[in-house]
Amino acid sequence: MSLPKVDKIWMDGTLVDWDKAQVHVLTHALHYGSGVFEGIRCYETADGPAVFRLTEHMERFDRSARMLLMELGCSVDEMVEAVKETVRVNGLASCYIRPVAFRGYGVMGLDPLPCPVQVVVAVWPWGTYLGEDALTHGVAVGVSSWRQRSVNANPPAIKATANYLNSSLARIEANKHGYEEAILLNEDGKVCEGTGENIFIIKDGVVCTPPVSDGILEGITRDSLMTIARDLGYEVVERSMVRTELYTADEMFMCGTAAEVAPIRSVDGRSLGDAGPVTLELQKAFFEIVQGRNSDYEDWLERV
Ligand code: PPE
Repeated sequence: MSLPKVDKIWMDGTLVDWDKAQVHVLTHALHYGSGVFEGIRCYETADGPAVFRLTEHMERFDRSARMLLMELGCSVDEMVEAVKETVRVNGLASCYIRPVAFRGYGVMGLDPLPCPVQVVVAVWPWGTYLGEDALTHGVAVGVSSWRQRSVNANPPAIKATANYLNSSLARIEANKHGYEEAILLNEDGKVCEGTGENIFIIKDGVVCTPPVSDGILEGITRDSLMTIARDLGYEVVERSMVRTELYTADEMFMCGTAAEVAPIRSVDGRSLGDAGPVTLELQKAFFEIVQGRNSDYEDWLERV
């Protein structure tokens, strides 16, 4: 995917031209992965562009930074404003939003604390993440030979740039094996998540997703879908699951800001068939909400 350029990027409090949003090659984060980020989507609605659960995303950003003792130098409210301003100034009806905070230029070595912190918000138009047909025809996934990072090493709960080395290894392997996406198990064999998505299975009408304690990112899309499923009357449980449950699930899907709600059509070459009824119902409800067509969830939309 080559990046579609837009006009401005927000960098440390000011809007700069896209081509001028640059850093030094001795930026700490480039060498040691000392950064945290978010992925957020702004959707086109009848009342103009609306950012889905923006405050919750910026709260997670703030938590990720705090866990790494990284001073952002601005409050969650100020970050929310920075995002809105960046979307507005670029005149986009819908887009993907990428806030990133990282240790900048000035000091080298493994102690990041003396390094300055830089904060950036970039936006660009980003269509379907897992391929053109992902949302309709579903994706083929494979269980990775790479393991999910332990909760005690590069903790999955921190949305840190360094964590995505592991995701990249898994994604490369999956793609080389002909799958669209990988699923990672932890060292105990428990199902965790995709390289950039949470996962759900549906078994006997119950909607199940792995618990945070097995080592996942606490996804905002995951949280939204648990709420939506409960509101639709489904039983929703967070519980550990093992690989074979993926083969015997009635339905399965992945979800995330970039991936949205993507049905899974096969796991390790074992077919699950076309997207099932519960997946389709949740996917439909999700898109109605993010596109501002369900006023019951209006609180989740933040107008720019
Ligand atoms: N797990 C991981 C590892 C993850 O990266 C994401 C988001 C999720 C779960 C879902 O979280 P949420 O977006 O809050 O529902 N992945 C982001 C980055 C993707 C990328 O390729 O970059 C995203 O979806 O924006």
